[in-house]
Amino acid sequence: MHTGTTLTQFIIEEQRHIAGATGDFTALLNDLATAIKVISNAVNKGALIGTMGALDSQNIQGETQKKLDVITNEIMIRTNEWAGHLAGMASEEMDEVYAIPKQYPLGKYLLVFDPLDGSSNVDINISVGTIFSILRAPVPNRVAAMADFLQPGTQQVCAGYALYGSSTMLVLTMGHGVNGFTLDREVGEFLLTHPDMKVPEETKEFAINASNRRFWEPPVARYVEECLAGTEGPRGKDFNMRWVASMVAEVHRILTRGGVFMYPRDTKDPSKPGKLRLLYEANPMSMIVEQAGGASSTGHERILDLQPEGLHQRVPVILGSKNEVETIVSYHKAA
Ligand code: P6P
Repeated sequence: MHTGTTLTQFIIEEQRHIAGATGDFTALLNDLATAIKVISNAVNKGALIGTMGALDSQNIQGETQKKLDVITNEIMIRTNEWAGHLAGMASEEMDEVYAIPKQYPLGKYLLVFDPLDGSSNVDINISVGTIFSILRAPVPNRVAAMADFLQPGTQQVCAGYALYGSSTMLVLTMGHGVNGFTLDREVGEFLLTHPDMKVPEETKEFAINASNRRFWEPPVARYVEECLAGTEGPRGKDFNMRWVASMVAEVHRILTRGGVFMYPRDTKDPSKPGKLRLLYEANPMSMIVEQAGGASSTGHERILDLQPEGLHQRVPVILGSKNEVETIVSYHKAA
């Protein structure tokens, strides 16, 4: 019986298009897939193995860490540090760059990740995810410095996420479209189930944390008010609103049926230009959405063009169906 296209088969076939490919990248993606399977198991077992609940610690974001934040970060580090594909790693859960231990060889890639995005949902059994981005190390086989990670999103060689939902999915792009794989736990393999994913250009669904409404800037307030006005308003159609508080779940919904996701700049904390982090949330998700025919902007600039200034830099994020993002950007330009 044919099992369908496995992730390994897909990556090797992709590798054939890359001149000079050595198999390093393929092996790195396979290690990433292993980490995601282990994380899926830890998330799925949850209370059965005591991984629920919060710790007393906070990460550099000032966010209380869940046990699973730390556990999943460890899984990503231990599964990817040893094979000689990486010159360094960076994570939402680590203040500084992670140096590959001396006993392991160094490689030519950098791995940046949010090991458990949406972790505030994990205790209430709502979907969470892992977001990752792969960059080329400016100097391969040398311990990466923090500055090596500060590359615009256009430099990513791969971006992807795992969604730990009703099924565990791995969605990724290597710059030639977006493909989704579903974990078959009995076989232990990711199988290609969502080839060539595309974001519908039109939508009737928007996602924003409406509790921040009084802090929004006028262009965002205008867009949301017009959606809420429905058929009686300028849009001439009714909209649905969603907010899962898990970016991976929101982006997956948008890839599947369209929509627009907004975590805009707001005046709630003027010191923060947005909530989401550029290197390991906004950039990988922007590459995925653009590769699927959508768009991603700060409201003023294309996110993938931004020159990062810090490992944990925050940015405003407006991404999804192209026509909606372009409308919101036009409102920012008119403001
Ligand atoms: P709020 C999760 O903490 C996250 O980084 C994204 O996954 C999610 O979209 C957003 O923050 C939720 O933020 O303010 O609604 O809790």
